[in-house]
Amino acid sequence: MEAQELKKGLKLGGKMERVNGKELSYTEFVARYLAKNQPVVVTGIMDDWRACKDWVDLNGHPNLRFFSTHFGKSKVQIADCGSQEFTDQRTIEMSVSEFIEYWVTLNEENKRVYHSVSGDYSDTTNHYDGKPLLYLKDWHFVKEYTEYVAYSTPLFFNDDWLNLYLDEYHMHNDPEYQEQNEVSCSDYRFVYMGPKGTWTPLHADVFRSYSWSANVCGRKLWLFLPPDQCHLVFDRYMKNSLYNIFDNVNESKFPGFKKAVWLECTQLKNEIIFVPSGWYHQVHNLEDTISINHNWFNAYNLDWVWNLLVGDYNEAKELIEDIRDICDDFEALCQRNLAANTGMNLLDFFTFITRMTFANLVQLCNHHGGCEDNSPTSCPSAHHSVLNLISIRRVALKMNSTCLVECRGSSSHVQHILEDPVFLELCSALRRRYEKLHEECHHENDDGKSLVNVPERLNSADIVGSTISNSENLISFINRILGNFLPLLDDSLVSELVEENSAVS
Ligand SMILES: O=C(O)CCC(=O)C(=O)O
Repeated sequence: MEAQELKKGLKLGGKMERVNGKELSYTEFVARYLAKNQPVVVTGIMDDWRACKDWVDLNGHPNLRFFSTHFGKSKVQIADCGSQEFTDQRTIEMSVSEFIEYWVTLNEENKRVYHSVSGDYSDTTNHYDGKPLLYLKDWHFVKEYTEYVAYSTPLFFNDDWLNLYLDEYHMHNDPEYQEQNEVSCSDYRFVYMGPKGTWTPLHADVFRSYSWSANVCGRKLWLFLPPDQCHLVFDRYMKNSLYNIFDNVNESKFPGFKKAVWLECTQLKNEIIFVPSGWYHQVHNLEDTISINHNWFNAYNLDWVWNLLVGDYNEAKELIEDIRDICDDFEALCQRNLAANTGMNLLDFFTFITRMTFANLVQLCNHHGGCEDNSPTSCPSAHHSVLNLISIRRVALKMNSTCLVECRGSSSHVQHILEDPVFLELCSALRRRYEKLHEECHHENDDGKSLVNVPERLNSADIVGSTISNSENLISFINRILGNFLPLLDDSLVSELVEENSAVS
């Protein structure tokens, strides 16, 4: 179906903003889109990607043979766009070669059928009657092909705590779960590719993360619904959201649907869409398309992740409420089910924010003394880390007030973590990213691993001697860090803290 036909019957309100990425600074991107949770199309920053050369043929179509020759053996998940399984499309596993074979045959068949009907090759409508329409999704390409650098993550999307963390740790540590989900939860950096007509049903992203999606070739039609209208695509019990907005929607089942006002965008080759947290969207490939797509979160949308987890936790609990009395450990079962459905549970999230707190503390300490005026927050990276700590504290306060996280069996001793080589890798990776983001050079002889100097720099052994076992501990730990650095914080950070504290009290 063509774009015009697809959109018939939908209320459309406005067009997506487009900006030239070469003329946009990181600070502007944060202020205009990230912090405001607004979508945008960024142009002009994919020119030198290897993917844009190797993966596209001279006519601008996917270079399918390149994929079977170089990556043919990979096992990937293929969605059958014509079938629905629960809230998503049914998937099957195939090798990339098998998928490419299917795609080449489909294109040849279309050309043959169309040629015999009209002799017009320019119409590329897919005549796939009766044949399945298959879409390769969620291919963990970066994890699988570490040597082949297809692209570099644009600066705007580089403050990515999710993939940074997953490069060092598992999000959930149950061995049984890990075995089943080894690949699917290893990271959130994907390649998508599929023929014209393939599509993704209406959804909001995993963990309510942000995503960015870059078109290497082809065009995509996106329809977005802002978070304040999302209730309109839910059924009357607010349980399930609509699957396909272009179906004949049953008004008594989805009474709000007609009122929804959609933001549409046709994304072209070499354009990147920034998808904010909690925006529902449905996506259609208007041509044969390849795209690269990451999910990510950071200080600006951390509370979206927490809110989702709390909602999913309550749902998980409600579902098994009737077996509470016969369960040995009801709470553990809730947490297991939450991790299985959502990809992490409350304890995983708590462990994640605790480690990110420590990593930001290290970042601050590494800057302390390394800056000209001895004020760490005159360095943009350190300033960034203070903002991160403020955001983590805000979420920890929410946790504390919902009384949900009593982290049984898990406590983090600061000194032990600071000596853990895996944690030191996380710190190095964070530091490298922030240096790039803020175009900073290295300080002194820091190698990102020399963290023995954290107590010295903090001048406060009680911080390093702390043990964090629940949100209350974490809050007071962050308070002590911020207190320690308070005399060195610049005015904007001090007023941020004051504002934050008055909102809390
Ligand atoms: O490209 C697609 O088919 C879906 C992409 C998507 O939903 C996303 O990036 O969030």
